[in-house]
Amino acid sequence: MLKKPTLAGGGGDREVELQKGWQHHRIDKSTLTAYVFHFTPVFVPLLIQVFNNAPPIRPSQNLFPVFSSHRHHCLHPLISSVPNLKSKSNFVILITRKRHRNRLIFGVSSSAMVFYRSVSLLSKLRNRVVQQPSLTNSVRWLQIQTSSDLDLHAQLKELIPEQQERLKKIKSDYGKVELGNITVDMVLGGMRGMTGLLWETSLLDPDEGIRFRGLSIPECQKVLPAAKSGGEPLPEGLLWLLLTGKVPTKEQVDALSKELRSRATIPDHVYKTIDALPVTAHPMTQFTTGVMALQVQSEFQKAYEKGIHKSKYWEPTFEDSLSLIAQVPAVAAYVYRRMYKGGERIAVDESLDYGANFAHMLGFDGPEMQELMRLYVTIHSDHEGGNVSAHTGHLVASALSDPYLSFAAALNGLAGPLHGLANQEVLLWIKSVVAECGENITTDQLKDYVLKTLNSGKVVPGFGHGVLRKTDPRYMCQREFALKHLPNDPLFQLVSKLYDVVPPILTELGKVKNPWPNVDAHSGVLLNYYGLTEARYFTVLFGVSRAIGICSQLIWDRALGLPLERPKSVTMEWLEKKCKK
Ligand code: NMX
Ligand code: MLT
Repeated sequence: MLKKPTLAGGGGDREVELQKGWQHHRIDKSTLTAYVFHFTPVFVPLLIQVFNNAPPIRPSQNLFPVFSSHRHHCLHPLISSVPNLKSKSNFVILITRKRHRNRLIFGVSSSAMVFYRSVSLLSKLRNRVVQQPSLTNSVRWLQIQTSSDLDLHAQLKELIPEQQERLKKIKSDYGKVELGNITVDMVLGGMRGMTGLLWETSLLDPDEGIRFRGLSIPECQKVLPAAKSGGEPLPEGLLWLLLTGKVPTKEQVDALSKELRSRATIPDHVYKTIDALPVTAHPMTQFTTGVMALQVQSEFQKAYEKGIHKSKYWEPTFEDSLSLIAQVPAVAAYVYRRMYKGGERIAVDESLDYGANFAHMLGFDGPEMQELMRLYVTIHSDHEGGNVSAHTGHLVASALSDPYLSFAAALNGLAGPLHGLANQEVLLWIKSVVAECGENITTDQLKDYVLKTLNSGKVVPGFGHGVLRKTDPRYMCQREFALKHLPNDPLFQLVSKLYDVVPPILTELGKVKNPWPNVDAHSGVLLNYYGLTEARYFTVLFGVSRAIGICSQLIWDRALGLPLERPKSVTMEWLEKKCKK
């Protein structure tokens, strides 16, 4: 029988909770973080040096030594779960971390001595090891599959110092390396082809399309956890991937789902703020207004007013970002219910994941619509940093505006017809084709309609792209979804026909750099098929998804201490003078 560990500095509920966990000799997988190091004696002097130089724990840091006695007993269940650990290691240190009512409780123990130090030591330790390659082979960093793996915040906290070092090294080693010339065409042409932003979460290849942390969409569909075997990826999994660069386990995704549900409640004033707008206001206006109303809860703003140190900016940014991601589906769903379903709200269902819950709150509970929403939210989330919405969010955030302010700004860019509003335009345009020519439109009739659109000085919505030079893989995966679930839908068949008809016409114009369909060419007909027929609403769905990408990068902007964005502008006169020289 293990003896209860006593909790120094704690008491009341906290003590009961901790003791309960240990009494049953269980590691509470949802809350406990455990790190085990084991290493050879060569590493010991360095370790002692690091710990000796560490600042002592101050009560204000909310750090409490957890094990004041019987620590070997406490260690036992963890140590024994690591194969061969005892036999291989000469020295073991265990650091536990417990989240309790948003306070972090740390305990540090070892088989030889007890250290009560903050978790920042871990980062220090890792950095020292990274800097001294001769030692890396003598240290094995192990993360036991307990709650450390389930706690996204803890994972980020571990990753950040390495990435900060990496950025520092890039700056010092390559700071003066040229990445290309800036031409007058680039300055006048919307900065096309000009590399000017750091964006860690995704990278767009003109031919292959988007890669989220290196993974293409088909790869994400394969490796990210799904709600059911072979199903579409869960957006929470993508969020985890974007933030950490690691493919999460199903357990991690479930923990994040739960975390997001726990943050999903919308303050009442948000509904009232939206209600102040005419119900006929564009859904994007209502949605952005709702996001602005959420801003009053910003932890970043509060922390900044209290004088938070810049090294800690990422923490309240993380809090805001997670809350924002958790809450935008309910805000968006309210806009939909208010505009089209008489205003009756549907509450979060505690048994559902993020995508399915969003569909549910909109009023759609069919399993195929749930799958569509999971896919939709996953693929629209991020498209590297230069697109209008992501770039706007990043720019505004660079002024240290909080995630709500930054994301609301991003949404205003998304609401433009050349960007996110194109999904609305596509379905309206398709419906206008059907209204004029019927569903069984011939190829010639369709060609005429496309030419009529172009001749009236409009773009063909859903085709073309600022970076892509091939068919958007987001279009392709939606097409595959349609082939699987709605192959006979007349509007899907019309979309397929457009794939044959539009690119040659756009190519013929001689100026369109990419005649192929983009993500927006397909999404509307899928939603329409499942009963979400209100095209004006579609960009709101895009916006919900994009919160995941923009906020993920924003956390990294803060963690990496990226600076205020402020490029140089020039006048035509300046250009003329410069170029004549
Ligand atoms: N229909 C007609 N003309 C087009 C199209 C199109 N789909 N795409 C490009 N062009 C024209 C473009 O307007 C420009 O004409 P002009 O020189 O007379 O101003 C010319 O072709 C060259 O444009 P590009 O360099 O090929 O494209 P750019 O990078 O400037 O713009 C888009 C990219 C996406 C804004 C453009 O292709 C477009 O307007 N597409 C239709 C709207 C759309 O689907 N937007 C959604 C994009 C994806 N998203 O979600 O954001
Ligand atoms: C996006 O998803 O943001 C669009 O495809 C536009 C872009 O990448 O420029």
